[in-house]
Amino acid sequence: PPTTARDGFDLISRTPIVWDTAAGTTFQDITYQISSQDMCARIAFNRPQVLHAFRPQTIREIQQALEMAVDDVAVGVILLASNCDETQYTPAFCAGGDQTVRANDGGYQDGTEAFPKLRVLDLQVQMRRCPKPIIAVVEGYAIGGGHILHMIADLTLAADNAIFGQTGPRMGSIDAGYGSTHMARLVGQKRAREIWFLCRFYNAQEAYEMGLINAQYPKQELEGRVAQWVRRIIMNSPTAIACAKAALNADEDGAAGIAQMGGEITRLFYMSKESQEGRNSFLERRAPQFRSKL
Ligand code: S0N
Repeated sequence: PPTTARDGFDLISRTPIVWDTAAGTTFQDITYQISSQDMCARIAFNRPQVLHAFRPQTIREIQQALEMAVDDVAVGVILLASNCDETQYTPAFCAGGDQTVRANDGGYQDGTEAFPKLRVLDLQVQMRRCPKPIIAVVEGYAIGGGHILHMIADLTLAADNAIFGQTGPRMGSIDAGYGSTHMARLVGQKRAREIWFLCRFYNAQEAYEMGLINAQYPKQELEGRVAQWVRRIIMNSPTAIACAKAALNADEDGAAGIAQMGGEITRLFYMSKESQEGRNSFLERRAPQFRSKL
């Protein structure tokens, strides 16, 4: 991370983010918080008894919360985190798909789906298309589908107790999408094959060294460090960040990635006098005078 005084990063306050007290939408498997002061939303797994393993309902709730955060103009950065109470439970970010609701007929089914699905794949795409930066905040285990969600997040900040890994080949499963291709882009082909073939677990330092995460901090420092990263991002241009994210995703996401970046261009073009002349001339039933608006 940038740490020199020259870029001002060290001068940014590490006071923990203060979350608004106003009651938000109630969810069962997650919590959703907003900080008006720091223009930040926090979506947190809230199933500590199963190390935050996700069932379809969990994913659906994250999808709803993510949509709320994207639609909220007062939100500039989104945290994907977990509620950890170490006095009661093993710390975890997310232990992947909840194996107790893994069905025999092609996905996960907890009684809330019309048929078994791999809904988490839709969430991955939604995270990629989200124009706001998503930071995964990892304490403890980030395993299986949980490990993939942190990789899909734009940035990952981890506590020094974090443990990363895939278990698919041990559990009879595989994420043949981003979980494989994006991992290889992050850590390289050899390392990605090692992670999938061996199913070993890696500590925070190892994850940092192989490019899986952006930074690791002592657990007690993590909250303040996350606040520091959020505050630095919020100082920067949201449109530039949205365009940078779309550009960084574009080649890996193929036509969908180009469409996302193209959407940003169209959105900006709509703000120009030239573009508005097209709409105005139609509404005023006259020929457009584009060149007079350049
Ligand atoms: C993380 C591990 C190593 C921690 O071990 P530890 O500290 O010994 O704790 P445990 O006692 O094992 O766990 C505490 C309680 O939590 C329950 N639990 C943990 N993980 C899960 C889980 N994934 N599902 C359900 N329950 C879980 C434990 O059972 C225990 O409960 P109690 O106290 O009642 O016994 C260790 O827990 C571990 O190895 N966990 C399993 C990790 C794992 O393999 N995750 C699933 C991997 N697969 C996916 O994530 C697939 C994701 C997916 O949806 C997908 C996406 C795209 C394409 C394909 C798929 C696909 O379906 O494969």
